[in-house]
Amino acid sequence: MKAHDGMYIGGEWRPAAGADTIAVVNPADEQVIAHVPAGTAEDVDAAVRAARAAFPGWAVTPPAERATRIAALRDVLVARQDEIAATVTAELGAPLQLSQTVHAGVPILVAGSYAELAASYAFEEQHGNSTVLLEPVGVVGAITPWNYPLHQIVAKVAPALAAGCTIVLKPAEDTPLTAQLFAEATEEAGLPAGVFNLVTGLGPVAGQALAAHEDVDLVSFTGSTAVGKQIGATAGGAVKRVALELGGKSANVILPSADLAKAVNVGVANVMSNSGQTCSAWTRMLVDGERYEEAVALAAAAVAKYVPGERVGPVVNAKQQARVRGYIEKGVEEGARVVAGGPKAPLATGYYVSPTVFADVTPEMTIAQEEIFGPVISILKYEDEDDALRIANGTVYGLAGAVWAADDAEAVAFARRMDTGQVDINGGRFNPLAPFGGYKQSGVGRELGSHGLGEYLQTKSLQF
Ligand code: TXE
Repeated sequence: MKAHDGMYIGGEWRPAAGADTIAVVNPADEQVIAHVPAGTAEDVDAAVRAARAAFPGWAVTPPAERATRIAALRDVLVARQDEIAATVTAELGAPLQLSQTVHAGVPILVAGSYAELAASYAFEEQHGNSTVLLEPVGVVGAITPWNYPLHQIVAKVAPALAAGCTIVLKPAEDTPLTAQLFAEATEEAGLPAGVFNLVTGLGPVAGQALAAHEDVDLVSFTGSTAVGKQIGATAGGAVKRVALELGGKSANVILPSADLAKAVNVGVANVMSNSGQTCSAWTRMLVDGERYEEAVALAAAAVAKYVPGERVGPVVNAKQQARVRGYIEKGVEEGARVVAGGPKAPLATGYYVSPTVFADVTPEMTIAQEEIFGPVISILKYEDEDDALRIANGTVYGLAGAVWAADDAEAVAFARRMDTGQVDINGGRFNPLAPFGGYKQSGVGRELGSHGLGEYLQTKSLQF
């Protein structure tokens, strides 16, 4: 696959400071498809300088003009949608249809929403005798994961651009080709040189250098809780703004009045999508005692339709495959009942994991507490609503969730008591304007919509 051998800095592809490269592997067949440069602190520094130099001009560019550039960026993504999908499929292994609809489709929606928000957002407020100016924070260091290669980038870059910030992106080492394609798109969309910069590289090297850079004003990170805590500590120590979007262990709460078959089928689809590599996935299904066995049978039947290599892709790399397998083995060890799948890899080649359903899972089990990030569902039994709530809220995470009931009002009443940042009511539908982010250890700050834009602004008040 085509790859750039340099970094995109100051509006041009420049040679990397060092000679090291990273091999990009297709997880579906384990073949090396490209190499990209492994950035160093020197590359990061050059990119931050370019972003700093571009900041004053972009910050005072009228919001309507920033909106025009974001709309142009959206249009380039639309024009190159097939290429984006093919790239995501090549480096993430996702089935092509998922890449078209979700991996390429969702960022187009998000970019479109920020083109509109940039034009309509109130960057000035009046509070009594004070005028409050909402000004861009400055240079943003964005560190993104591989699970939604383009969405994770656009969810940071689009609001940062709308706010008037300039950006240095360090994408995940597993999926740098989508990031390179995005850099080309920013150029095609006519963004001024230096407004968006890309440094590919390893997390502990390039990522760490970006998070620690003294001229970065805000670090926006999406990834593991372990690295997020480290970045939060570094940024906090430097009195730097930070946004963290971390893991999840979301509950799919099926209340006794709900349509059980629908709730189970949608719940299974939610976890199987993207091979379970979704931070907001509803990995814990909560069902009342009376309908528990029925739900288990429905889930097992639903999962059988997710054939590895067809409807469900591999996980991203060998390390993740081993990690997910380790969790499945742990589930068996701790006494959960496997009703579908299991630890054995379903295919000889590619980093595939068998879609797995566990029954008889109790809240304290490892598989009910830790983020697995694979196609694995745990079904837990609850006694009554208070018990369901205790279980739903009983992890360190609080990113998303779902509630199903006969009517929306009953589901909403339950959702109000959940310690989580986003809840789908009777299924829900993706809304690019809805803020997304975590309670508890799922993170700090919000992405998407006007709340996401607000993360990239700081306030100045003028008293009259
Ligand atoms: O994440 P990392 P990994 C969770 C999920 C998964 C686990 C491990 O549970 O199984 O994390 O995945 C960069 N300083 N999520 O190891 O390492 C790295 O280069 C600065 C949830 O892939 O956190 C990449 O760009 N940056 C999640 C990004 O951090 C560093 C999505 C994420 O990689 C760094 C992905 C460092 N010291 C994984 N070390 C979600 N919330 O959606 C790494 N990075």
